[in-house]
Order: sequence, then C-alpha cells, then structure tokens
Amino acid sequence: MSPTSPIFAIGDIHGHFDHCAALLRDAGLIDDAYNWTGADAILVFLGDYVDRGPDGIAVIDLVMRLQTQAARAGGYVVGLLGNHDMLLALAYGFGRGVFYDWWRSAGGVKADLAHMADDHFHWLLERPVMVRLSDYLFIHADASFYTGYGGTVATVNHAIAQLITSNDVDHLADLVDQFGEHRAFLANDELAARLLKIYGGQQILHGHTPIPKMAGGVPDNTGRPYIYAHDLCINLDGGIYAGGEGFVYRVG
Ligand SMILES: [Mn+2]
Repeated sequence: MSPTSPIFAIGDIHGHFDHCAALLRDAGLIDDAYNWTGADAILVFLGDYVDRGPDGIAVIDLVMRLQTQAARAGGYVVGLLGNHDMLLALAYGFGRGVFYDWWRSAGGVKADLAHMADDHFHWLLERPVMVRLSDYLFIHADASFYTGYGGTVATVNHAIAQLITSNDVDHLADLVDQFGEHRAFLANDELAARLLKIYGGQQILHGHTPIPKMAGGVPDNTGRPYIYAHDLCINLDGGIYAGGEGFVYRVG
C-alpha cells in the first residue's frame, strides 16, 4: 500500500459468503476464484463475519486468505473484530457455559463452531477493534466503550486482546455487554467528535447497526452508506443478514 492506495470498506457479513464474494468481485477486489485482484488497494472488513448466516467460517477463511494475497501484491487487508466474532471466540475458548449461551442467543450458528479450528480462534484473538488509516477511524460498533480501554488505538487494541485471552469472566461479561450497545453516536454526536479527537481522524466508519435500524426516517436503503452526526460518522452495515443489499464503500 502507498499513500495513494484506494481505501475500501465493507460492513457486517454474518456468514453470507456468496453475497460477500459477489460484492468484492463487483468492486474489482477479487476474481471468480476468490483471489485478490485489488493490487495495492486497502480493504477494511468492519467485523461480524459470523453468526446469523450460513457459513461464517468460510468468510473468515476468505479474509485470512485475502490478507496474505493482498500483502504479496502490495495491498493491505484489515479485519476488525466484531462483537459476534468475539462471542464465537469466547464460546470456542471457554466451552459450554455463559459465553456459549450468549453466543447462541446472539444468533450463533452451531455449524460455525463445528467448523472452527485453532487457526481461526487464534486469528480472531489477534483482531484489532480499531484502526486508523489516513483521516478515517474504523471501528466495528457505534458504541461508547472504546475510550474506557485506552487513549490510543494501540492501547485499546492491546487492552481488548489481553482481556479476551484472559479468564477474567467478570470483565469479559462487561465487555460483551458494552460491545452490544448500538446508536451511541446517533444519540450523542459529541461522543463521535471525542473519539476522533482522542484517536485521530476526521470521520468514523462503522458497521454493527443495520442502516434501517438507525432511526425513524432513515430510508430502507441498504445499498449505500448512511452518513450522520454532522458527517462525522458513516454507517456501512447494509444489513446483509436481514436481506439487505450491502455494498463495498470506496472510502478514499
Ligand atoms: Mn456487531
């Protein structure tokens, strides 16, 4: 990647591998055999690869492979951690118990856990929860918890990674709860401004909340981004799991 590399982002896929592949193909980022054709482009997956849809592990496999192929081609693929990805990792890591129950009640698909292997688990544990690229701050959730875990992108990512590999069930339970918050920036655009001041960037790009669920008056249009909070935030969750079109967004 270079300072002139185009940046693309895609929101929540939730196990819909074919739909995801079609969107990436239409954007010129992969070919019919699912190989990277994006050259030096940057592609950010905003997380929530799994749950609700048919084949979450295939989505994870695709992201993992594209990371390797893009790096070889001079590109860069980022895969953020979504709350559903975290729940699956906790269900896998802890076995049956409270996290298994939470994962299932959040739409966990038994086949995902059955198809999951240690390399998927370790990959999920290494996912960042936020990344900043040029003027853009990428996070999975429109939630307010990030600032409670550190004052830089690196410290937040480190703190969350430490926590999800710990046995600290009390604090993990808090994190699961916090990561499930929605519409925090819609309710309070000062919060969006504060995140940008702390972590840098001019705009927050997130997924997590399907665009039609943002607020009254939002058109039921899931094929394009929803820009709000005085243009500080862009929601990229096209609600694919609920039948939405979804899209790949050309960021810059
Ligand atoms: Mn989510």
